[in-house]
Amino acid sequence: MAAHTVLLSASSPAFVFPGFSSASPARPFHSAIVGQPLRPASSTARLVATAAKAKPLVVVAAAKKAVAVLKGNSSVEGVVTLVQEDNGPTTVKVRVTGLTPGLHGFHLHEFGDTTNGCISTGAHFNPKKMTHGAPKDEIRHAGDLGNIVANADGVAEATIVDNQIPLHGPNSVVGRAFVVHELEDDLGKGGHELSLTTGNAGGRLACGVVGLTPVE
Ligand SMILES: [Cu+2]
Ligand SMILES: [Zn+2]
Repeated sequence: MAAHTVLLSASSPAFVFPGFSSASPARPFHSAIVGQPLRPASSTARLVATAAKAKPLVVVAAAKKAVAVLKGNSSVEGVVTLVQEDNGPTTVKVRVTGLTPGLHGFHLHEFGDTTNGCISTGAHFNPKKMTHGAPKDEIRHAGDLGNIVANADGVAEATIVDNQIPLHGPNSVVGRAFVVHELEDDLGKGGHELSLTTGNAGGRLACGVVGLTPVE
């Protein structure tokens, strides 16, 4: 029965053309021979040119890397590296030294301006006009990266993966600044009058402006 059906479709013109791509594997040479040799060479050349033109667009959207060197008026200092592949999340690696052991608020602030120390970096980066929260909250500032934890030696190391701090596009964080705070960020849940704006994280110990670095 099956063989009979195939023979019928191959001999019927109505089935040869639409069937070429998928439905009639039994006789593919019929339409293949008719179609391909008639294509003029210029069509192939145009295809190649289109492919070559499209390529730089792919390169523009590729990986980006950035770094921020944190400094302040104390012995607290650190380095933050950021990597983003295409439009994926940004991976942030943090190492800060000179801290008191325990939790310290860690944010991305709006401005890359340190003319008046870390104070002039402004408020938390907040393009969506939300209130302060935890990194996993729906309602948060884009710059809310929670806390980093310093060990007994005063060293805090963390890897943060986040979707709201891209390295390109309208909400790019390049040119803005990381700030590490004196106190724990209460993630908006502390009930303090500053909880919903700063997480009541206290003074700014060190900060650094995000700048692009080479992508190997
Ligand atoms: Cu902050
Ligand atoms: Zn915030």
